[in-house]
Amino acid sequence: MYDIIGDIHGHAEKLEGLLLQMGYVPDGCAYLAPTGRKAIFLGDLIDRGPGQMRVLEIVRQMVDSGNALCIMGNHEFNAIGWATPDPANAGQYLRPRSPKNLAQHAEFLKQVGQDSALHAELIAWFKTLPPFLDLGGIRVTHAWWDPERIAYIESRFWDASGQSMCEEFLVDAYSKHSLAYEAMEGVCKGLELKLPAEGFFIDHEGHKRYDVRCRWWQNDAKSYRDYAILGPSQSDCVPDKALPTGHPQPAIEGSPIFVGHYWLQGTPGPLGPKFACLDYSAAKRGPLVAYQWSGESELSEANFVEFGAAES
Ligand SMILES: [Mn+2]
Repeated sequence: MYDIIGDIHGHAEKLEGLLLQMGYVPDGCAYLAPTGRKAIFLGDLIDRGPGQMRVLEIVRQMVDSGNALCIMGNHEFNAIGWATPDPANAGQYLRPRSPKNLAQHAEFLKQVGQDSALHAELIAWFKTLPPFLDLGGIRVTHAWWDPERIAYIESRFWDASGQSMCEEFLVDAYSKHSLAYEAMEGVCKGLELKLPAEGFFIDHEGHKRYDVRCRWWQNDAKSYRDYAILGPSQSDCVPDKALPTGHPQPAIEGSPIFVGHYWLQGTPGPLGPKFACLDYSAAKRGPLVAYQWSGESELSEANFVEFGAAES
């Protein structure tokens, strides 16, 4: 039985509060799960918040002691690329050290100490995190459970030891438009669609964008506008045109799927009978959210718990 926990982004105080609220017991530096239960972390442990090293200490110890499982989020994947020299371009890294990429990662680098021994140790640990898990009764991934991309990653992700990300796959995953790149982008960052020819919107930073993040789980979406994940002021820019072939995708069947990643707001609850996103913007003023799963094949709002929303 699992307690599935959304994106923490360095908010150790929200993590510890949520674990205590769910009956986890302090044990040395970390926590023990209640009998018969285990925590699952959905990735994006790092970047943004003030307690990133404490979050990693807790999660690593819980994984090592068998009290938790953890998957890779886009922020851990990005951290690996930031720290890995590009074998094809001397002096460059797989993830370009651009001002934009630095801004997103600077708080982590400050807290860990760039190029410190701890930094190297954490990057090695991030490489041990699977991008998805199928646990029989539930499935978890950071952003998009796409069976084709999942199968591709499964066939190439692990090195010969089976314990760490294969270096060749990692390099391929940073080569734009390779199958490995498309698979990791999709699974860790979600489905994005190019808008029809005339379509674009202006994002929060004032940039013109032609691709839009989509609600891949919403199988009754009719148009780009229904499918796009955008604020009300932006969605007017998205055309009310029929979606391309292959979208929307069929309804989720089989075991329930949990993701993080989408910065939801409002009251936590399922987005479909077999689908939940557990990211309710803990990185900003939102709570850290978990789902307490006990074997059900259809999800219930009653099993969501939250901790740490800012007072309004
Ligand atoms: Mn994310």
